[in-house]
Amino acid sequence: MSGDKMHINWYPGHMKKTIELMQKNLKLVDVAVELLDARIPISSRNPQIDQIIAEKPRVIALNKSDLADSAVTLQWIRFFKSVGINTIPIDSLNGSGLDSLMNEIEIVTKPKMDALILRGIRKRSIRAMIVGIPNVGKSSLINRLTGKKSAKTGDKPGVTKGKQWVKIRGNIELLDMPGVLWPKFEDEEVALRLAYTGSIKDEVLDIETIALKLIEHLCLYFPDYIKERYKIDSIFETALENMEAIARRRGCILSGSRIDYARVANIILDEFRSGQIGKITLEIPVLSERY
Ligand SMILES: Nc1nc2c(ncn2[C@@H]2O[C@H](COP(=O)(O)OP(=O)(O)OP(=O)(O)O)[C@@H](O)[C@H]2O)c(=O)[nH]1
Ligand SMILES: [Mg+2]
Repeated sequence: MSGDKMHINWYPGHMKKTIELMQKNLKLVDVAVELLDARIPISSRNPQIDQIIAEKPRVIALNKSDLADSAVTLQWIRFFKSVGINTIPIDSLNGSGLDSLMNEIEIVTKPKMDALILRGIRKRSIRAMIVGIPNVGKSSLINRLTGKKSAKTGDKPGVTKGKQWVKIRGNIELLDMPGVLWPKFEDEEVALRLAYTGSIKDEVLDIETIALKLIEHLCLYFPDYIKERYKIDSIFETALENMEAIARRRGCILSGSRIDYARVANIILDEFRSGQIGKITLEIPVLSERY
């Protein structure tokens, strides 16, 4: 296993096409719903998307809030409010927050819809474009809102391939989009967090190194969660020692008492992604120039 600097990159052709598709469809929509991962609200923000939708009314939905630390999610909501963006925490699997999200969509589009009526244009549905990085839960949100499997979902990034309009309750239509990343991660930490949470295809990653970095981070900032989950008495000094301790606990041992790094790496990532290590938010708000 190596601890060398990684160069993570995943920007296949369909993502570039999706960006173009977004630009083309932008004039058809009244509002952009930017889906962020509540565990990484900074790293899950795609700067290209941010630029494209800059001129549109926008609502941020912090999805997967069931997997995040709820106290930190509240800080994020206050933070985004302070920079003028209304933000709703949601859980697209069990549906919490979705009524508030729909209300917010109606509120931010009201001036435009009222203006259309004043100009004598017959009342039409509000059109919302759902945008975000791969695997953040865009299609799951749409399915939960329509109450059926209108859009294909999956626990890996890159499931949605083309755009899709779906009509939901009353007067709102949603446009599902494939997830997009951007061509180059300027910050390795951003790439790592996207990898931890499952937005970068595992096939392009060195899973063992990613899991090792995650363990390093969690042992530093959330040692009690690791001790509790893996029944480890105390945290060792190096990430590798901690990973090996977890491997022994979980029986990830090959013949000759060798550690099965690949297996323990997958266990750690799976358990983090599904919230079994804890409700962990990896980023807290700080005033940054990007907002
Ligand atoms: N715990 C939790 N899991 C969620 C939530 N929303 C979506 N998921 C899961 O996240 C995974 C990805 O969901 P999708 O809806 O396919 O994500 P997407 O953004 O459409 O992904 P692409 O089409 O690949 O860009 C699936 O395994 C969903 O079950 C949520 O709010 N909470
Ligand atoms: Mg999708």
